[in-house]
Amino acid sequence: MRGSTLCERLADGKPLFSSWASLPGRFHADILARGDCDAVTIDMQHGAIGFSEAVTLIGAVAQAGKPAVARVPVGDMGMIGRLLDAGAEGLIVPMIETAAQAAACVEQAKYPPLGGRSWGAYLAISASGLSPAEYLRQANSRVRLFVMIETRRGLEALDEILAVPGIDGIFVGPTDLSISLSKGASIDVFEPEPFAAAQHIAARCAAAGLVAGIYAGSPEAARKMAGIGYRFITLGNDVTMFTAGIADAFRLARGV
Ligand code: 3PY
Ligand code: MG
Repeated sequence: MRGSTLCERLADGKPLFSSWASLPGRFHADILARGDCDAVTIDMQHGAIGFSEAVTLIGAVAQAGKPAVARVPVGDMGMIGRLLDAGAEGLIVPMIETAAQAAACVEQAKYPPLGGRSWGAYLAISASGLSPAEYLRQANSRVRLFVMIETRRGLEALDEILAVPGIDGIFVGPTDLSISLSKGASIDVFEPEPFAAAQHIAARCAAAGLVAGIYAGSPEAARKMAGIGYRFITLGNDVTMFTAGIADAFRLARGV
């Protein structure tokens, strides 16, 4: 089943809410994708998902008619093209702090003239239903590349990063950003300094015509982030959702 692409969903203007997979398994990905989400983000930076598992998850998500977005491990630039080749429609690159690092991401994610992506998108081509030539023509506009701002250094370079051709959006890592801004004292993005930074990033993305994305740790945080202009928002991850669901179930059963 082929649903709307990530680009089509983003063009709609409404905030997209994404599930977040930290755990491997086709069955698991199918459950996430068939929930009421707009996309499923597959996390290879943290959690337990390796490359061949990510390929399985991307296939399961696509089969359920949802776009798959993938986050690569820190510094693993070769993984960007491999995940796009496997059919990820969005790519998130963590811990970006300079325009040069952002340009290096574009080099891997976009075909010329924007970058130097290498050819081999066999799974992505068959999933798209396009001919190889047509896939090449459309690929740069079908793939959304987000770089993560999650340090003070990255925040200071925000405008230069936004100006790199081929970057489609910023994805905020609120926990790492809070840790960086507080010099290791806090993981709370709703403290005044990190929250002001999150507002600033959303406003600068809007001014640049790019998408502001963020990992929100809860449905309540997701609503707040939508309220300050975020348009690609992941809810808490699968592990935290399972944990909360299990805790609630047993608490209710025991009447405590
Ligand atoms: C962060 O909050 O730092 C993230 O990277 C979310 O996974
Ligand atoms: Mg982070």
